[in-house]
Amino acid sequence: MSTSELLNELLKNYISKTKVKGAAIVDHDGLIIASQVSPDIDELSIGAVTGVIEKLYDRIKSEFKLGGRFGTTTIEQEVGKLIFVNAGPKAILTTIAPSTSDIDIILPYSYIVAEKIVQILDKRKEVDVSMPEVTEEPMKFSFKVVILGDGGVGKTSLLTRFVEKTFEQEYKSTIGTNIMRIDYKLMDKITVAFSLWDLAGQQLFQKVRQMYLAGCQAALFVYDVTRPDTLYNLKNWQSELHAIAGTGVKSLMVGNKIDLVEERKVSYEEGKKVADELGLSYLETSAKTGDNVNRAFGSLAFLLVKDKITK
Ligand SMILES: Nc1nc2c(ncn2[C@@H]2O[C@H](COP(=O)(O)OP(=O)(O)OP(=O)(O)O)[C@@H](O)[C@H]2O)c(=O)[nH]1
Ligand SMILES: [Mg+2]
Repeated sequence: MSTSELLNELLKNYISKTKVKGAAIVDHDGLIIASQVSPDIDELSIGAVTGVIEKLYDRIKSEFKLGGRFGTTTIEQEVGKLIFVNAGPKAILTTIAPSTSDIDIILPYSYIVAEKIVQILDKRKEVDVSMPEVTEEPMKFSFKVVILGDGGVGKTSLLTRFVEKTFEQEYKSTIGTNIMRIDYKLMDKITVAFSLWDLAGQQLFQKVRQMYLAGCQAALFVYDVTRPDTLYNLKNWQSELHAIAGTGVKSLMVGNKIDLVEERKVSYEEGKKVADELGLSYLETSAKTGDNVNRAFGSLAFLLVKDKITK
């Protein structure tokens, strides 16, 4: 099959698996390399997909100029929810999902497709364009995850929001180690059992902390968007993690407290730049409103099981 046939076949499989309306692969000039629409949805034509993407040309181009990393972005539009996922240096995967759909269920598949797009465009041999079958037997994985970042950035608050769905305004600094467990459902039948280790951010507890970093499979790096020093300190947190747990730990970086719009001192671009330097994916959250909190842990879950469910 030619590159274009492979890409179109991949999109068809993606659409039928996720029941989205349509999907397109766009290059850095905003040009469509491949696009497909769901045969079940007659309101959407390839022309309409092109129209939607044309409106976003400028944005796509400027994102590529910023280093070719679109990251993951979602936009609500009349046609539905648009999901953009970066697919390597050459392409962006655009998905048009029904307005009612749950993006967190679609995203893991989008990441699988994005990875396959990179492989196809790189002309690597024998790329399998089918979607992984994960529905046949339930799978359960368990992982130790550590939450790292300076004191007061919102580590405990993010965990409490994710696990207990609550938020507390009053600051009670974590003194020792707080461990929370939760079973998180990823895609249809995958359960990720998280054991989340919330460690004290204060320097005072450094010795204790080191003991707990050993043996973790993933890390969530958190900083506070109202305090730039907490962003620049993440480098030290990463070095500490690498020294104790090795460099193979799957990691994600989070800028927290985005609800504090007035007090905000670190822009999205600045946060993203540091994340790029540290080689981490980047998301912004609010433990207070719950914005992106599930998505952050969902992305981490996906990073952890990706190798096990994709070929
Ligand atoms: N407005 C706002 N406040 C937040 C948010 N997340 C946390 N906070 C507040 O920030 C303070 C610190 O939050 P914690 O979750 O205790 O911070 P921590 O990182 O666990 O701090 P240590 O345990 O000392 O390392 C608390 O007063 C929280 O209510 C957020 O997203 N928005
Ligand atoms: Mg805490």
